[in-house]
Amino acid sequence: MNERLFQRINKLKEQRKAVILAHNYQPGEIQDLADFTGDSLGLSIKASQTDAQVIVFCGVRFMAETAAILCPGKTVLLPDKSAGCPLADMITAEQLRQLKQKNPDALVVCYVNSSAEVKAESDYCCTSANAVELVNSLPADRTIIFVPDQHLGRFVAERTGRDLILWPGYCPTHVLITEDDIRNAKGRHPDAVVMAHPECTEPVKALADQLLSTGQMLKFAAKSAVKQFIVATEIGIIHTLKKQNPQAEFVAASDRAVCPNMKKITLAKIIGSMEDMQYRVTVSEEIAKRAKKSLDRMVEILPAK
Ligand code: CIZ
Repeated sequence: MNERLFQRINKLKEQRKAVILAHNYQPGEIQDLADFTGDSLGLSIKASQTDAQVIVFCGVRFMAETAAILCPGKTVLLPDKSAGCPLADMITAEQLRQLKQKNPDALVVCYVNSSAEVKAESDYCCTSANAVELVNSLPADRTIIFVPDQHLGRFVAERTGRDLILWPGYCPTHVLITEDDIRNAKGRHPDAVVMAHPECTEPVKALADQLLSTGQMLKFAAKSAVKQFIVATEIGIIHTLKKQNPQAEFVAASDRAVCPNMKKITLAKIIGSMEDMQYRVTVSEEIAKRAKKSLDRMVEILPAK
């Protein structure tokens, strides 16, 4: 069954001169068929470098918007138009403007999980992989507003020693992972290394051995001699962790850590998307121009190895 769908996808890719990008949180079969998988930073770089005319973005809306901003001449398709990001929706451009008015001298750093309008209001964009480096590169005497994820923000504040003005946003999927989940998983796998995403809550992060973005988890697992890992992030990453490290065992900290939006993308929707050339994600020229400045700075700052 899937074989037929894969063949159809390959044919459409050729016809449309399309490339398929899949985020690390996508369902396993979609990561397997994608031309590139990765985190927002890696996929943004791929999107900006590809010769393809069409980018099929298997992820959520803000990621497709990012691709549209970085590749103005290309068509960017999101196979399910309702695949959004509740964290990104937790701050609007108007709310950010009000926060800036209250702190007129502050620099604004926005997490990539934000709308194009919020990126346009920001000075810098970052991912979980390069947020620490980015904040470290900012002048020590400047106040910094960090939006919208409070948990990533606290992690950055701790690692950089900077006092950040935080927005109270959070990822509804990452906050489902509890301290008890980590303790129980550790009880069952006492020798395992706990890798947690910085979007997790502070008590969960306090129990982790490593705080890593998804891209960093993949790199860490690949070079580690450890044989068991407890993974505290969206469970989609476990597919690729297992595939790249067949000798090691990867256990989800919580089976509840499933992003319903990431899982909206299916093989059938990818086919429909290329057949009907929908759903096109576009960003107005004015917003794109301003958002691109903050995104260009993100792409320039690579995460520490
Ligand atoms: O930056 C990304 O792609 C996200 C949302 C998470 C991660 O750590 O890769």
